[in-house]
Amino acid sequence: MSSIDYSEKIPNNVNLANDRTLQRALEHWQPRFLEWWREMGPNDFASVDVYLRTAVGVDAQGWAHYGTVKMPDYRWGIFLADPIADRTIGFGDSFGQPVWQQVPGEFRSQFRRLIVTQGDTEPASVEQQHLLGHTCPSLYDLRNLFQINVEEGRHLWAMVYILHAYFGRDGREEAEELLARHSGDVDKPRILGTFNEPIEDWLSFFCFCYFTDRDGKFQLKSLAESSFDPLARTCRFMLTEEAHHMFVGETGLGRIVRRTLEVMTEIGGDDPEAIRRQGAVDLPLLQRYLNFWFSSSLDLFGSEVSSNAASTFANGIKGRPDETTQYQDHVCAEASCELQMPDGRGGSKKETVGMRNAMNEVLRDAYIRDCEIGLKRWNMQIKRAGRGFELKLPSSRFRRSIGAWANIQTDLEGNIISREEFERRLPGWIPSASDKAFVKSLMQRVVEPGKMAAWIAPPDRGINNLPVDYEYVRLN
Ligand code: BYC
Repeated sequence: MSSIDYSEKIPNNVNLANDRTLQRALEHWQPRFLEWWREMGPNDFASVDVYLRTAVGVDAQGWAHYGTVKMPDYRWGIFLADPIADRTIGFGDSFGQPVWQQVPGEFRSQFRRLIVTQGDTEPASVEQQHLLGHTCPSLYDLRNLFQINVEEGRHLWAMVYILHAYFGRDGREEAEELLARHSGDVDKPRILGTFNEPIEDWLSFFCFCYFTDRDGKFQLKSLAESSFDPLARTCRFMLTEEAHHMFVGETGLGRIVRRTLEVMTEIGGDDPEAIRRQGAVDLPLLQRYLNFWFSSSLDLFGSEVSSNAASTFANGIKGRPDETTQYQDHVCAEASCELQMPDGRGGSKKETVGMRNAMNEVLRDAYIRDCEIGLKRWNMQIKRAGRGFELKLPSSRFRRSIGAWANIQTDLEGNIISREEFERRLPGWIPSASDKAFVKSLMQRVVEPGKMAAWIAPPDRGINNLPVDYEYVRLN
């Protein structure tokens, strides 16, 4: 295992000291990153001590280091998973050949586009969450938010390293642009839709971690299969950080369900208004938040039929998650699949599509199955409490803005309906203005160690075997 050198100005395990030009270029970008962090990150908390996890090595044990850090002093750096000896290309037209240590010239722009898109999401999420610290439901949650924020900053470093090290001047320019676009900015927004949606409350934050970070998992797993080995290695290490973000989403939503069920028992019923009067989140309200974030995150997989996806697969640029273990045919030159597509006359029809063109849909299907796992768990909690409510994922056709189903109005089950009916019923399907106002009213900060806001149950355990009432963030 390679360890990380923290004596360097930029901690790294890529021997940065041996490449003076690259080191200088990255040292030039570093103050810009810190300036962006100060302006767009959780900067109102710059002086507080946070109990954070920092990677000291790139294998599983490398995560053992926990300590109290002020966020601006967090050691962002460049960490690649160790190389796999004699690794060969796992999919596409060059299947079986040795992986590449440099970007082949003919694939440069395709690689750059994907790396920039990936890199763009990381600072975007920090920007989206920039003010959440002020309304934390507990110190435990506040610490998790900050852990996620610093790690998203680290993921930005991961992509910036690849851009600087392998894309020359273009790469350096793209790295600057990653700090110039901003979430929700009218003139220079972030590239992908979901990353321009505001996250102004913790219910949205937990939904984002559950649904949108899970897109991150699937996209990173696909890029971890890439024939361009440095990209594959950096994504492999990023995945170890990503797991915690999804954990925060899943347990956060699970704790909200638990608290709501407790309140239902206390009041002896499930009347949403009565639940809200107790300061908790009624389950239909939670369902509307799930509908919003799930449908938005589905768009992140791109179009059902995509020549971009076909070509990145054929060229060995972006594979499928767990390509080696999950699939038999790694070339997919002849394979096809059937997709249910809109027929342009208000109905849908089956279309046979070349498998390579359907890669976005293959990923989206696997993602949907993964999303179901948390819902099953929460529904089990609800059932055990003797309640009849069931949380559901809406159809993948619902409220889409990208792909074949974009701007086709459907209900939650995916039945095509008229625009008038859709507009009339939409406020009952996604959070309405009054839902948002109510959720906002719940967002009162709780910072006494061990105490939780009234709308969320405590976690089962604390961080790194510490008790839940540990002072994870020292605010003074
Ligand atoms: N919004 O052929 P198409 C994460 C664009 S999350 C706006 O349909 P393609 C994280 C697309 O860019 C993971 N635009 O799709 C999570 C293209 O534009 P250009 C992020 C969209 O190219 C939480 C055009 O539509 N990583 O890490 O096959 C916190 C036609 O594209 C959207 C990646 O996404 C959208 N939703 O696939 C922090 C991996 N969807 O280029 C971090 C890198 C599509 O023609 N990206 N478009 O101007 C990719 O693999 C692909 O670009 C996509 C799209 C899967 C996004």
